[in-house]
Amino acid sequence: MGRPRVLSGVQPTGALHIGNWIGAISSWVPLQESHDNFLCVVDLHAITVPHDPKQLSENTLSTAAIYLACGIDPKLSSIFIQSQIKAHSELCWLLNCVTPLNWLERMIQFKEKAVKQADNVSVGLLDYPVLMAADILLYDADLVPVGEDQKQHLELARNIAQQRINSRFGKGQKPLLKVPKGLIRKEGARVMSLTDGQSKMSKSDPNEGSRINLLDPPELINKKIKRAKTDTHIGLEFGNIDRPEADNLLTIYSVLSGMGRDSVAKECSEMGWGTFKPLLAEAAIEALKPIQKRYKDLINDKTELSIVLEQGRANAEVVAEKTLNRVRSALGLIERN
Ligand code: AQP
Repeated sequence: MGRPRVLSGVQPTGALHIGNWIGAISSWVPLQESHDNFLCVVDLHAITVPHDPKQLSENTLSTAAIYLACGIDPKLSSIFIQSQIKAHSELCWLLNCVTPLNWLERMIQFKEKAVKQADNVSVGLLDYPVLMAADILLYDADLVPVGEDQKQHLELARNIAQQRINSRFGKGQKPLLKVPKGLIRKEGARVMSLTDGQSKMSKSDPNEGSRINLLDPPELINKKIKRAKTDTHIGLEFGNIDRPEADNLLTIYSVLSGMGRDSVAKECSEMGWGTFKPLLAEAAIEALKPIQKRYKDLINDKTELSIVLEQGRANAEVVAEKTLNRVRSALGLIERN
């Protein structure tokens, strides 16, 4: 038996922020020691909302470089571009045909994003979670590390595998598709916006000041944190629902400084915002420094990146094709000679 598998990804919809890193990418790194990691840049997801083609290509390579810069080791993990493996689209179609429409219509992310696009909502946006199910199920993933916002999509993937494929088309002891488990970290699973402690930090938020991007230079980090929304209380605390900004900024500080909640709660219990903000800025700048340095090298000369992506594609394709053929055959589709 091989090692258990991990599947995860980020959509190249813009500059990656500390929410993407804390909520997802940072969990991938320790899993490399014990699991086979399949980490994709999910570019087919990125085109479910209006996009600029040139920007998409740049973001796709930049996202892959960020995986490496954050500590993903291509000897231990396969990094690849989703659209380069056709099995993702084909399995998505097969799963589409067994997924009830009303399962998709109740997805929170669809409802939130659809509102923003008024009468320009694509079928792709509605279908996003089925494509995500295909991404996960193709690799027989045991674990899917994601941020809190993807929990509902993950549950959908589990239901499609279990209720719509395995129970209808599976025969014998071994399930046709592996039903994956989510891995959602306890702290930092939902990093909130710097300008509104009640909204998720997001790449697509039109307000640049709402997030700290992984590639932001120190002076910009300082500026964004200086302008971050606060409240009028002295003494900072976790977990007060009337103080979402305090909870969010302390959580970010606790994770980025590596100090943990208890020490941070103690250190900041009598602190004012004027003292806290420079500490937070310093912690963010220090945490991002090594990532930014490694990223610069990878993006200035893309030779290493191309080799990693080609190797990752080759590894992933073998696994994906095997699963796809298993499902095709169970559904009664005739193989080519
Ligand atoms: N604010 C967040 N806090 C913790 N985790 C987060 N993730 C996203 N935002 C936060 C996690 O990052 C991974 C990649 O996310 P994605 O790019 O696939 O899509 P998303 O969840 O829709 O992220 P964004 O940044 O909000 O992108 P846009 O604005 O394009 O929709 C996922 O594991 C996600 O949970």
